[in-house]
Amino acid sequence: MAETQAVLWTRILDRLAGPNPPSVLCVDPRDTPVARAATLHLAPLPGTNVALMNGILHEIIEHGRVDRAYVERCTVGYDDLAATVADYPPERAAEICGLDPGEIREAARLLGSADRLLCTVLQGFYQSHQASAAAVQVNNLVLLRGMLGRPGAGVLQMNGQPTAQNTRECGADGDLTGFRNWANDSHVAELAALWNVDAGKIPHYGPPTHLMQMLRYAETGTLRFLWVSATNPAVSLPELHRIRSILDSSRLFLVVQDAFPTETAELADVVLPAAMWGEKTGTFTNVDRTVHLSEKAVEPPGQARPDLDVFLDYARRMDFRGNDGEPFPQWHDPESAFEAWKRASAGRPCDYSGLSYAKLREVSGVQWPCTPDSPHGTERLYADGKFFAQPGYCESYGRDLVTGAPVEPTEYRALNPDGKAMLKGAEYLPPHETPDEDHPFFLVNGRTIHHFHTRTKTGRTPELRAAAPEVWLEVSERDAAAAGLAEGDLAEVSTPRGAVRARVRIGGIRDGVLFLPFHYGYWDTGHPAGKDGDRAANELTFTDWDPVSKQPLFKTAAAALRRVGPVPAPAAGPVPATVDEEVVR
Ligand SMILES: Nc1nc2c(c(=O)[nH]1)N[C@H]1C(S)=C(S)[C@@H](COP(=O)(O)OP(=O)(O)OC[C@H]3O[C@@H](n4cnc5c(=O)[nH]c(N)nc54)[C@H](O)[C@@H]3O)O[C@H]1N2
Ligand SMILES: Nc1nc2c(c(=O)[nH]1)N[C@H]1C(S)=C(S)[C@@H](COP(=O)(O)OP(=O)(O)OC[C@H]3O[C@@H](n4cnc5c(=O)[nH]c(N)nc54)[C@H](O)[C@@H]3O)O[C@H]1N2
Ligand SMILES: [Mo]
Repeated sequence: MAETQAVLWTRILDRLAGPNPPSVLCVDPRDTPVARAATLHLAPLPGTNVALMNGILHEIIEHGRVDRAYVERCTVGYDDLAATVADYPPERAAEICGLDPGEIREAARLLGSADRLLCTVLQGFYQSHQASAAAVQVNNLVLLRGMLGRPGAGVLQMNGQPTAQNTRECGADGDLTGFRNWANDSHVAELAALWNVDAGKIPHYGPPTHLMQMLRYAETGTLRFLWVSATNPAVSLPELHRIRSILDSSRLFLVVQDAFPTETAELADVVLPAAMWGEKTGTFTNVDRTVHLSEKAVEPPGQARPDLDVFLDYARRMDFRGNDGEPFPQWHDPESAFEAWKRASAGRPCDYSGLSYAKLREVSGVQWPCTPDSPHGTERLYADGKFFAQPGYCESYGRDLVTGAPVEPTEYRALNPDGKAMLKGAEYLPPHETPDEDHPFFLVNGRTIHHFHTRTKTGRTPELRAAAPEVWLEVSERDAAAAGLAEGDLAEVSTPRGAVRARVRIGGIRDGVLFLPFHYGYWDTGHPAGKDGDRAANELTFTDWDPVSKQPLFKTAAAALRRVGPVPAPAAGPVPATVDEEVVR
């Protein structure tokens, strides 16, 4: 959080330095700034979060730390969960996680005795083979302790990006608009009426096709057209040599809509220059449901246009029409689109019907649901112990946490007729790739404070570029000594997919685990990817995903390590061209 949610972290530091500071428990194989500020830091082996959580839940139940009244009134599934975690005494969990049983007991004591408990999770949990299973155990912990809907208590299952919340709400990730349930025909009918199109035009014959599956279709040639907007998959998706070959294939017509000449744009058949946030108007919604209006500050340069304009222009040129022959969609600019969104969200959990651009100009920063009845928004959800889980209302009937198979509507109704919070247990499964003799390390990867993702912006900011000019590899003291590595040496880390060269930073990570930042692609190196000197972490990751969330498994791979030699100084990359020279438009 210190590197990735830095503003929030400053507020936590503030509390830690003030009177009556809270205790902090951090779970990360690395010795991060959060770990160093924590009351207790557990450094489990990568990919073992479910075992750890099951061990903690075992202790919470064993020591009578469950809020029985809350669990009885507000949840279903307790007996199944208790039966699952009964098999995870601290000794067994610790063995799987590479921890000491005492550490798990201590963590459970901390969590079980807190008067107020707030839990937050991000990619160390999600980008893993049991992403949803692990994240659900965190929800379970909060529910068992009755820690929802009151000040200082709750669960923040984080989103990474300022607009990640929006994409989930409006359905840009493949789900249906307004948290509607593709498996609920009346939800589909509502949308069809709202848009005045036939229900058959709204895909709902099965779960949404996720990106990793789309790429597989492109690979086999059944998907022939791909439009990529505001993402740079040629650096950010796993197993890059495969991704490059799919995107580069002559069978695939690739449109890339971006503000910069990215590695993905290099592979495109058509590039559409996009205006960026300061060059267009729209709303953002943060993970705590706060809606902001962001107004255009400057005109976009050259031919660049806002994404909304591009999509609307496309719809007009394709001559999309509703049932009465009217142009579809009906909206034509950000504000008319927002008005349509208000209607689409009305009555759903993310209800925006009480908001307007005029109101957001006065009080930007309103939390949904915001309705005519609650015109100032809603600070706290679930205060009444009620959830959005009624069978006729819920966003999804859920999935089996181990196989990912969708739960049938009848099954859901039987399990949860009254729409309570669902406690769902999950067995721990080992990661799909684990260290062996040839690849003795666990390789994880992630972020640094100085860069954002594929660095299209931060890599062009001189101060940030100077602060983190090149990729590096974190190695523990023990592992560095065994490999004959000194601080700053050039090392090669390899997996069956590829090899990356990086300078070594010693310390700050548990033995047996290596860490690479994933920000470094190729747009500013002057040489193509797929050669000696590769530096993108995703050269090393593999094609696989969590069966429930479909999140790719970025954080686990088995890797080998060897010293290449000392690095001759200076070793920074080529001096970047200025932004003006570089901008694609
Ligand atoms: N500066 C900066 N901030 C950002 C971003 C950025 O690129 N740069 N990106 C934004 C986005 S989109 C996102 S999603 C967030 C991501 O935010 P975070 O999730 O905080 O970032 P990561 O560095 O990907 O991963 C966090 C930690 O997970 C640990 N980890 C790896 N494997 C495991 C495991 O098996 N178990 C556990 N418990 N931990 C593990 C890693 O050691 C790492 O320290 O950051 C957002 N904020
Ligand atoms: N190995 C590894 N891989 C990872 C991760 C990891 O932890 N490890 N994390 C994953 C996660 S959580 C995330 S979120 C992804 C991020 O991966 P990406 O989304 O691929 O990364 P970004 O660099 O944020 O790409 C956003 C693109 O949008 C462009 N852009 C900016 N503003 C606009 C705009 O207004 N309109 C348009 N059309 N384009 C715009 C930027 O120039 C940039 O090229 O990476 C994932 N990949
Ligand atoms: Mo993210």
